[in-house]
Amino acid sequence: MKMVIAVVQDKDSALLSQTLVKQGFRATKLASTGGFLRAGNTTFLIGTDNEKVPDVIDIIQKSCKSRKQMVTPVSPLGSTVDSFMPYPMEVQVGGAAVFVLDVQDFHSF
Ligand code: 2BA
Repeated sequence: MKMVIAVVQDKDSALLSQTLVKQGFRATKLASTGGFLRAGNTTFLIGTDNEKVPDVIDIIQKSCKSRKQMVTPVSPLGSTVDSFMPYPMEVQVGGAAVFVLDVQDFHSF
């Protein structure tokens, strides 16, 4: 068994969870926050059989879009107004950051 962990943008989470359920996959959604943008995103935990992992990744890929976002970097700790000029910059976010982990045991009581 594998655990697929997918960090996706909030805008894509409804379509992704609907598609997963429709195709018979079980998933848990967690509200999360990106370390870089410090904006809300959604983390999916999807436990599934090894041979179904490619199907899950395909669903994630088709449900999650890549978007450009403008960010103004937060002042680093300890810097002064004189030494830090925050210029807005554009970053590409998503479609999704996906991790596939081995599951040693699974129990559902
Ligand atoms: P954030 O950490 O808020 O990152 C949002 C986007 O900002 C990233 O998109 C990337 O394009 C950019 N970015 C992140 N760190 C950067 C840096 N040090 N310098 C320049 N640009 C940077 P994605 O790569 O699509 O990531 C989207 C979200 O997925 C991330 O939100 C984070 O919550 C999660 N994520 C991505 N890679 C991860 C990893 N290796 N471990 C844990 N979470 C990860």
